[in-house]
Amino acid sequence: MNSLRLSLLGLLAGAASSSAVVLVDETFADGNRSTQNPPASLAWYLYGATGYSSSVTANTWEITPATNTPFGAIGYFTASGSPTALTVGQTMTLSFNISYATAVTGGAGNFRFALFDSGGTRISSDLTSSSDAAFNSDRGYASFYTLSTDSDVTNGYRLRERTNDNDSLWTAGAFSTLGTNGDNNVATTNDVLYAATLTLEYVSPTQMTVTSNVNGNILSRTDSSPYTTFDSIAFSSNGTNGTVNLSNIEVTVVPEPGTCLLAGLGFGLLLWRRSRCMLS
Ligand SMILES: [Ca+2]
Ligand SMILES: [Ca+2]
Ligand SMILES: [Ca+2]
Repeated sequence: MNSLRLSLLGLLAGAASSSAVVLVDETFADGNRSTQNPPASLAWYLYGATGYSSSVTANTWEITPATNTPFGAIGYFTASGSPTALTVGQTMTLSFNISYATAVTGGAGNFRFALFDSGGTRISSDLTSSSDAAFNSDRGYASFYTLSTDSDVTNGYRLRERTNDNDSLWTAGAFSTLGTNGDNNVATTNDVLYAATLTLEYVSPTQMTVTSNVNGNILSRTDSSPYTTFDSIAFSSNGTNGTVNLSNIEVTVVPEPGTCLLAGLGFGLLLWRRSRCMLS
């Protein structure tokens, strides 16, 4: 085995072992939601009517809404105006754990999570309103899930894209539903910790496969006109869910930018070497 092949194998092995880039790895280990230092810590902002409260304890962000009043939460994981751009072949995944305090019935879409691009306009403090001009042109993908003791809530599970301008980040009018209009949710129980993911797989310039998974309950839809840039994680919960606990919030991209190029380079060199062998 010659040195060229050895170095090639080394390159490919290196590519395989570092194939994911971690944009967010928020465990709240520093005990706050205010330090902006991604990936380990994001500054998280709350918005909604007055009266919500929150605290960070035991590596968990606990948010208590005002009675029966929705709240939203958002964190930005890049510099403003510099979103992460996916290239074809890359997959971005948001994952987190959630539990909620109140066993609710019904309430279609009462818990939502999203990957958005803020478009360079951001909030920089907690708000006492659900609307702000900074939210107006945010774009991206969201899972509308239903935390409920009911298992057959109409439109209990939908994947949507934020296609329209609106100062209210989560208002229904800002969203279009991806594909058919929703599935049934699966019943959930209060005070149980659930794992959730939102996966954006950029298959081709005309195919973004969007998949939501809440505790193994999977919904997948395809967008033929993809959004490909993202810089923020957003959550929304109805007040009827009571206190919500969020933890282990991660965003990863695979393969990491540059890995495709490296793997492609390695493959090209192998082909070149093979053609040389065949000629000689
Ligand atoms: Ca922190
Ligand atoms: Ca914005
Ligand atoms: Ca679209």
